[in-house]
Amino acid sequence: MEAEEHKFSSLEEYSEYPVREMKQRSTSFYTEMKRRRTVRHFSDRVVDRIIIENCLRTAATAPSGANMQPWSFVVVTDRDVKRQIRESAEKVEREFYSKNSTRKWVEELKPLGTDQHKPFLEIAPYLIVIFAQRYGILPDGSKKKHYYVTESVGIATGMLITSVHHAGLVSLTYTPSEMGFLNKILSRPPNEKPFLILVVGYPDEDTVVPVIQKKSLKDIATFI
Ligand code: IYR
Repeated sequence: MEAEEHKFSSLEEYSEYPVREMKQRSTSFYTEMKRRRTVRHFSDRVVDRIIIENCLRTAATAPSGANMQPWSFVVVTDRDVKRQIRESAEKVEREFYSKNSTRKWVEELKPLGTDQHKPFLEIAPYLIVIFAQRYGILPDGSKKKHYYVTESVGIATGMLITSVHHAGLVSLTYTPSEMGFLNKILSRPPNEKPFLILVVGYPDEDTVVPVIQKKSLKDIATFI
């Protein structure tokens, strides 16, 4: 068998900084990121689509298993589609908040102040519905294996959340416990599994957020 040619280039885009500058950059990025809060009350103010496009471009730079990039982003602004998503999500949530099997879970959510009502699904200007491609589809219709799908889509989602914050908008990672309705409403194929809905926009003027604590470095990291 003849050896296939695989191309490599030099790492042209990498730039090294002096250590002092790295310390400064890492500190200021931390300062920037720790201001991020998940918001549940959105304004209906319009957001220029180019900002969302740029954030999605950033998300798409994420590393992924075998570079399969196993994600699809469906950006919803259409009023009627948003209404359908809200209706289906609230149906799932009514069940979630009332059934016995999730009683303990619901109890643990009390500090966040959530309930079965999801008005933000109609109010926020953008719902970015993120799908994980469990496998790919080749031009001949056959299946292509995807690797580390959840990890890859999780990383891309983290980068999307980071870029939305960096742009000056807020987001909510929203996951109704059953999301199959999103395939139907958004006409997505069966190889795509809904991952989460990222609600994006400006915060409502009188938004409140729960007072929470993030774990400290010593509680999350071990240096050996
Ligand atoms: N999907 C529900 C419940 C919920 C679950 C988790 I985990 C949260 O961090 C927050 C909420 C809801 O959105 O109300």
